[in-house]
Amino acid sequence: LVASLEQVEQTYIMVKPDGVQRGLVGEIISRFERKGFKLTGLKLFQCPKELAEEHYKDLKTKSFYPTLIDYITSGPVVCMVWEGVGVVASARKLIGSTNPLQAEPGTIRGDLAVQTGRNVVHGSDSPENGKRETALWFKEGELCEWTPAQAPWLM
Ligand code: 3AN
Repeated sequence: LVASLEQVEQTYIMVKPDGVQRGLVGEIISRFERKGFKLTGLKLFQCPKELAEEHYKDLKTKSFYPTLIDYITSGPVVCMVWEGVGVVASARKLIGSTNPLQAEPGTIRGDLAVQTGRNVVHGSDSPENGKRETALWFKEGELCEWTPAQAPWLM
């Protein structure tokens, strides 16, 4: 049952400003906790414009890019790193489709959001981006390596 180190992925999950404003931080964290993934980083953070631009650099040519940057920097976000086997794809499933109206009930966006431009949460879309975004949003000393006493197989 104990996962090998190569199997363990890292994903960057962020409660966006609308999620913080609406008081959904606990609800969102709890969905990842209950699933059984391991939290290794967590902070409330006001994102500077430069960091938002780096995070969303692949979307630079999109028409919604300026409003996306304004949205992400409009108030504090909650930055998290979650670890586990298959955590990247599983977190995307828990989050649901980008457009909340197409997200299945039971997913975070399906249950809690309406608009694509206010879809309450971000999750990395590949293990490579999980590592890239973790390094972008967290300094090394901010992450905690630990073994859950009740569920050592999460390692
Ligand atoms: P996801 O967040 O589901 O991975 P991406 O990476 O395609 O989706 O888009 C990143 C973010 O850009 C979305 N979470 C959303 O906030 C915003 N976004 C994507 N598509 C649109 C759109 N058509 N109109 C407005 N905002 C969008």
